[in-house]
Amino acid sequence: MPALQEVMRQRELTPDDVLAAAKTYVPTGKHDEAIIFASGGHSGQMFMIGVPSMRLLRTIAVFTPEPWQGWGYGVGNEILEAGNAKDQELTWADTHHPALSETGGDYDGEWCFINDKANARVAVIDLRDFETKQIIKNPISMSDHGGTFVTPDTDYVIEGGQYATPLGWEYAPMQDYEEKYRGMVTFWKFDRDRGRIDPDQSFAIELPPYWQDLMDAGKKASAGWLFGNSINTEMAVGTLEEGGQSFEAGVSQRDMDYLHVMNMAKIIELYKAGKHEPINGFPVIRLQTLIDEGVLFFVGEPKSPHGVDITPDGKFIVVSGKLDPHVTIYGFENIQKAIADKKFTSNDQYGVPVLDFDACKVAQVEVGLGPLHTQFDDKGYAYTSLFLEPAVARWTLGGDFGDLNPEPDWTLVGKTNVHYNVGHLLTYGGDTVNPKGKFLVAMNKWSIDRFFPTGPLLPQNFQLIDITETGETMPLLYDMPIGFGEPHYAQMIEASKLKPWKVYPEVGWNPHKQAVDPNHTKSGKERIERKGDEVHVHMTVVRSHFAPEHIEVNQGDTVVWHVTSVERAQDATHGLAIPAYNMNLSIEPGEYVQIRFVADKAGTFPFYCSEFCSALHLEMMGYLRVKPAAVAQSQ
Ligand code: K7E
Ligand code: CUA
Repeated sequence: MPALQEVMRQRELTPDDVLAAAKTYVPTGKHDEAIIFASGGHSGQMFMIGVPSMRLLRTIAVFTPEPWQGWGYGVGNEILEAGNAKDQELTWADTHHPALSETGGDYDGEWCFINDKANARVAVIDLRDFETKQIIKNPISMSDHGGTFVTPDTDYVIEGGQYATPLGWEYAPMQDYEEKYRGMVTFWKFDRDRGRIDPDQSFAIELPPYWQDLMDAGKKASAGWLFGNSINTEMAVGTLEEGGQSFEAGVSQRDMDYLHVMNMAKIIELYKAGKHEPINGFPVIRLQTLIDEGVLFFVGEPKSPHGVDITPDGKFIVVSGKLDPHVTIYGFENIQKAIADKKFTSNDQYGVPVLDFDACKVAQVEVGLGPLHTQFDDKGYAYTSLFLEPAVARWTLGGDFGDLNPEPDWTLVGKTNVHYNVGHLLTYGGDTVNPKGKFLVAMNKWSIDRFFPTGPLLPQNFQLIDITETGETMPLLYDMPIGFGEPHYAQMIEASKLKPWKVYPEVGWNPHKQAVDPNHTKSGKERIERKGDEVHVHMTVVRSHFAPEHIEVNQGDTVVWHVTSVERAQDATHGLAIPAYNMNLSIEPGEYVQIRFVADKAGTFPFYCSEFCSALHLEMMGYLRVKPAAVAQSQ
């Protein structure tokens, strides 16, 4: 093709460049085959990204007010408020780990959960309308990290802690660290019918004040168990100010920390049997109970561990130590046998039995420098991110994987260099029982040289890698800058598994209840009603007008504004921007939204539609007139 040759020459593209472009380019009108749900890091949101195009499709507002969606500006305010900590309004989050809901250990495309490390919160997102439905503040912890991860049928959403505090986070001096500070895991019961976490069926367990880190729920062979790792089994308290060690040094002294092995099925039974006590009104199973009941075990894990990932068959647990060039693979059967045979080398200082490392370990693979996280594919390969190299290592799982790997062995196959400081990586379904392979995304923290420099603050870089071929070949296809916070983890699901609504199912739909709201306004029934000092505005919106258009209230009235979109056309979204009252709504086709505010500012406020919805969109407006209290009283 002469034209193609000419463009290649002009743009100095190699045949490999053009091949990579051809693998990722999605022509206009065609859709991506897979969707990434990525943590938004400090943005407090989630991002939906199409694969292989790496096009950003949408931000999902979660923990942070987001004006386009009206989130926190009239929509979802009460959901955000439910996440307040000690009555402090929180307007950001450090999101780390999104978790798509699973059925039988595979993504089912119905729900997504995500944690806020900074404040120990968990959010629930409905994948029919991609809106956040619930935010829960952990009642006993101020810090989380080992979450969110779901059990294979999403019965529970796991939220593991990170930095130990006294449970309930009351004050305690550092001298009391070993006695008063504690770690935790919280088991949030998910009620799929209601689409909400049910706090009344949820509970936590008390753990030693090690810094619990990532967690993964067992699946298939290991279903009913939970695995989590930890750092700071040294219980360093940071003595830099007294001439001692920083946390950095103190926390990484030991060669081994503890993989936490938890018999989750039995732990749930203990909760149901009432073997818990309330802390801050939340049921907590005490550490001593876990020890007495034989449901918590430790195994050594080398060296400053971070990632813990369970193989698709559930038989092996892969742990990466940041300061150890190996991944360590533990066998679930080996662990069970060690427990049954009481192969304990010691107890930790709180009395938790420590299993014999060699009895539990099945292999170690030298993958390279700074291993962090591992994902899997459909060919019997595992992929581990190497923060320090930086690279992604491909290695074979020992076990029966048919023709590809007739003599299964735990062996390094090859590496692909990625850009600086890769953290998590993800493959297609790569943490499920049914990984697909095909694509891998390296989530790199640094992007030096890759994009036009955006001042001293640079974006993150998601690199798309083709993993369809076997062996060493894993070509890099695409760099995607992420310019809004540091995403940590993401999951990739087939687009066909998602069943998003195109418009809300019926006019007057309340997305919070996922049902028609009895307060919605029907066309022709628009009205303004006064009930004492409450003024109820029953409004409809349709291209291109509000009805009613004039709203006059007295200063000090409470305005309850019911807005119903009677649109049925896809994408015919309207906005409602109300100046001075800091309000903006996104009213999607069929949606009902209710806002409530005290009209405490007298004046004339032109409200308008903030979505360019039609040719006469600029004319879609009205006046809110707030009569000064003095004038209103004199009449
Ligand atoms: Cu490794 Cu929060 Cu999962 Cu960052 S965590 S990379
Ligand atoms: Cu409705 Cu613009």
